[in-house]
Amino acid sequence: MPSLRKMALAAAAASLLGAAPAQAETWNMPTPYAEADFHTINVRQFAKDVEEATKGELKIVVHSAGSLVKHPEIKNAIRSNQVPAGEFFLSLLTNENPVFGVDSLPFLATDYDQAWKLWQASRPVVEKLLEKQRIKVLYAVAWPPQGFYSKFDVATPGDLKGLKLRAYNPLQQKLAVELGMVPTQVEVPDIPQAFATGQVAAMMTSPSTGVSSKAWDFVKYYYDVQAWLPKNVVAVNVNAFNALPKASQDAVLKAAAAAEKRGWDLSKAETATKTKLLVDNGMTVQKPSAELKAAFEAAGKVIIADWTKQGGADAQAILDAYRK
Ligand code: PCA
Repeated sequence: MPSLRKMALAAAAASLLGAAPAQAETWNMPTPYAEADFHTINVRQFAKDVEEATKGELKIVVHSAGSLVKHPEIKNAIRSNQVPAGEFFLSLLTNENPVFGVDSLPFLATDYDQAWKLWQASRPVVEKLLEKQRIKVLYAVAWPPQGFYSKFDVATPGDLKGLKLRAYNPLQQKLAVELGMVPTQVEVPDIPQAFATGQVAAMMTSPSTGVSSKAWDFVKYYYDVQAWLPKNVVAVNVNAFNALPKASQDAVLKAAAAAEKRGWDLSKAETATKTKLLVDNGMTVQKPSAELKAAFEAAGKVIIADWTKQGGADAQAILDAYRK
């Protein structure tokens, strides 16, 4: 008898006896941001936790900085099960459904406690909508509060007029227009190039992304506006998840809960350290003038009113749950 056949028979016999070793699984996981970014560090720890808890039966291979799938395609790649898991910026999906943009509404939730409360209020709706696309949310982590970076000193709302703003989601584009700026959608890896070529002269993002893109190379001013705390979501394809043995599913869920907590802690901790790095690298870091802040807030009110109208019952339910 050929030995291969013998082995196959032995494996079949073992499996009949229930002694077959479970099939080890490898998941490729695309993420949008750079290796040194705290979200990526957190995802890598999540992958490691899963591998350890499943004793190598589920191995998650993280591909950062859009290297496997470009950021705008990550959600659909999970949906089609082209990749079983991935990370993406939730509010990138605002045009699909306004609800996905709730964390990017200006001055609705401006600190970690409020952002967490908003996530609790919105999570059931976000999960329901993504579930329809066969996507299961594992966890979400907030970025530090968003501030305003500019090549030029912006003392008054008038200084914003005509400024070219790098934007990262549709709500930010609207806010820009409301304030008289000109928005262009640019992904994080392309930020330095967009500034270098004069495509943009300002951006609204976290101290984290300011530091990771070395903002001091192309802008001088940072205004600590604390406008909102948008989130990244880590998600899996429902079929891929359901195909895992129960023990692996449990390990994924447990590691995800730990990653969510760790991610929020990391985020909170680095708000101050990354803001200080902006100062250390020679940027002028300041609070926005009262006049500037008032203009941002007034524009924010317009955006929220618009969003509430477009988001319908789901949007209203989130706001009600959040304000309760
Ligand atoms: N950094 C990401 C999303 C929010 C943030 O702070 C970006 O700028 O695209």
